[in-house]
Amino acid sequence: MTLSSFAQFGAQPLFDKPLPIGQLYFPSWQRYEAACRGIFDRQYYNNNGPLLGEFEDRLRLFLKVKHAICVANATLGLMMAADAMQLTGKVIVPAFTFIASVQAISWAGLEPVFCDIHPETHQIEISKIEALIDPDVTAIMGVNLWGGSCLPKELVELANRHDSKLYFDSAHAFGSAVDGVPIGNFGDAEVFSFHATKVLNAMEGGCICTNDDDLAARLRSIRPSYGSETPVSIVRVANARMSEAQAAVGLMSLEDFPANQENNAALFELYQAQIASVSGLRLLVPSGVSSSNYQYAVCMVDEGEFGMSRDLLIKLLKAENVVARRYFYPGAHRSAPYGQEFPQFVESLPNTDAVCASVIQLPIGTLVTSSGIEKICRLLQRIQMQSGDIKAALES
Ligand code: T4K
Repeated sequence: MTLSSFAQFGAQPLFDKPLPIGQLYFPSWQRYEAACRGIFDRQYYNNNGPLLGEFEDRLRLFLKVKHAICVANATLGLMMAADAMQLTGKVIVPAFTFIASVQAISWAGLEPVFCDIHPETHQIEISKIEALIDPDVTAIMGVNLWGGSCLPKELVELANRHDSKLYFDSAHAFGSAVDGVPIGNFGDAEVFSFHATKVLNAMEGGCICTNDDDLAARLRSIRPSYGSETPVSIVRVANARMSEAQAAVGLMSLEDFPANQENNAALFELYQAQIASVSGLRLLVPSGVSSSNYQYAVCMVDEGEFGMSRDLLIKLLKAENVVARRYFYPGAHRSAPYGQEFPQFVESLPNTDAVCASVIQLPIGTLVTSSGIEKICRLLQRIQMQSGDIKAALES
């Protein structure tokens, strides 16, 4: 086996076109066209339209939650949730998350307090939260990562003990459940993302779930829903309405969710079986859930055992048209502006730093086939076996 079999050294890439990470569900053109015809026939694009109403009803039933309030995206949903809960001061948040979780705290005029994560599960380290609580902390934001959970029941107990609000960034967790209870039912509110890369996809979008009627009424007024509902008193109004076209794709995606979840689970199982034999790679199994959406294939790279760094592996995979990514990098505590504004956290989150340096996302979802995954795993095996030669050639 020579190095010339790798695209990095001149071979044809393993895949003809880039294979992205992310779910990227596309319904058939005929279904989409039929839904758009309905929108044109009704001449109604936006503001609590019939498709939005149907989507919210179905989400409520699916998630067994009292209120499902659709929004333009999860970032706006998180900002609105903080505002509707009338938070002040500081919010505890894990530093290992997409920057939107923390930016939403800043947009709401609040200060993030960064917590470290568990090195194995990547979820917030609950035992480290209490030490961060001071009189200015009014809320904890749990982040349910990778189709797993951050142990919401334990967080509810902790938040109650400190009389703190609790809400969840559940952008990754649609359709996952904890002891059979769908994520979406915990804390004061939970926010899902329906971005195109998520397992439930409305092209772009999100949803705030809550079982609290007053909070729901405030959220609907902040969203807003001009004319269609009785407004309640709020401090600020945003515009985070979800359009009928988004709701149409969301409805199709919800209908196809069981099949997509099953497909993800099968692909994940394939990764699990094959990556087990590649030294230095460990597939993260979604933790803290009784069922997962398996929307991510997250791998930890042990540089010593694998024989090369995570970043060099990403470069080799990209050359083969496997668009693997490092999520999330750097940790939010080191990202602008937080690294400068809150220097006390920069060197204090060792698990977050270690995970940020070693995580890689591999393709999974509707655009990936099982034979594609077998090809990716064989490639990973070949790269590992020739890691010494590859590094020497690239360094010479
Ligand atoms: N909290 C957490 C924990 C999150 O992960 C996120 C978002 C949020 C909150 C906020 O949710 P939203 O406000 O976005 O609803 C992506 C997504 O934009 C973002 O939703 C996601 N998480 C984040 C982790 O990743 P990018 O910049 O990496 O996505 P993008 O556009 O580069 O797409 C990924 C890959 O998919 C690329 O290779 C291109 C490809 N792609 C993408 C789209 C949209 C396609 O081939 N076709 C497409 O239509 O941020």
